[in-house]
Amino acid sequence: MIPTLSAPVQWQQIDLLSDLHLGPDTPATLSRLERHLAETSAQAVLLLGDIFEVWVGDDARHEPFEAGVVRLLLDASKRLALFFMPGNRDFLVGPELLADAGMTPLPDPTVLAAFGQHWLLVHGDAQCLDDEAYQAFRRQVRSPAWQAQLLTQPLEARQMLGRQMRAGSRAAQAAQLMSTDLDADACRALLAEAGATTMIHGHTHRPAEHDLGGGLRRVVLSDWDLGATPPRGDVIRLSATGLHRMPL
Ligand SMILES: [Mn+2]
Repeated sequence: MIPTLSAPVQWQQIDLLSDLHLGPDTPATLSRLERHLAETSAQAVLLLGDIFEVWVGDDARHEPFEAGVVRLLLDASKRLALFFMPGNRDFLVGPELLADAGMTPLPDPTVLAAFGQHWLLVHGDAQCLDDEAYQAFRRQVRSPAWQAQLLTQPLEARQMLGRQMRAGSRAAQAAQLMSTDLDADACRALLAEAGATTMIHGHTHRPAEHDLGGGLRRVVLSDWDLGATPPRGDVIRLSATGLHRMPL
């Protein structure tokens, strides 16, 4: 049974975004998020994973960079309904960060019931079935026992692990992402289970709309990098008029 988020009637516009990969070295992306949250006409913003480049545990939320992001999100949460789905970089986000930042957890997958239809929301990594090594890694790191064990390590040790992850060049990480994609059969099965015709996800950093046949479609969000040339990023807005992709 896929959890359902039923949009209250006062939500006339819902923003979906993902893969901001926020970190101290991408201040332009953080500024753009702050501006979007301040200026959006939506009543709800759903963050679909990899909002942080890396999250090493909620005890990191008091570190200078992380605390700045928390303040920004908490401020936005006073005007907006903010929801957070974990990605493969920030799966360690826990209840303390969510509470401090005014965010409501969003399970992966979630069915969003809004504007008279069902929308299937996922981060996207769980459907990349051709990458067997990654799926084995994912099963490991998503297990509560593995996470509890990791969190017994001192924050400094986990931060070092995070820096090692970041040290892999962006080009190498992009190449790794390019080599995989969501499995079409898995997407169709999940859509059937959700009673939805449209799924929306991030993770692959390849914004597109894919026809899955039988009236089904898969809509992919862009990642954000406002410091890149040209800058990247988008928001998908849902409303009574349907799905609209808005470049930043
Ligand atoms: Mn991802």
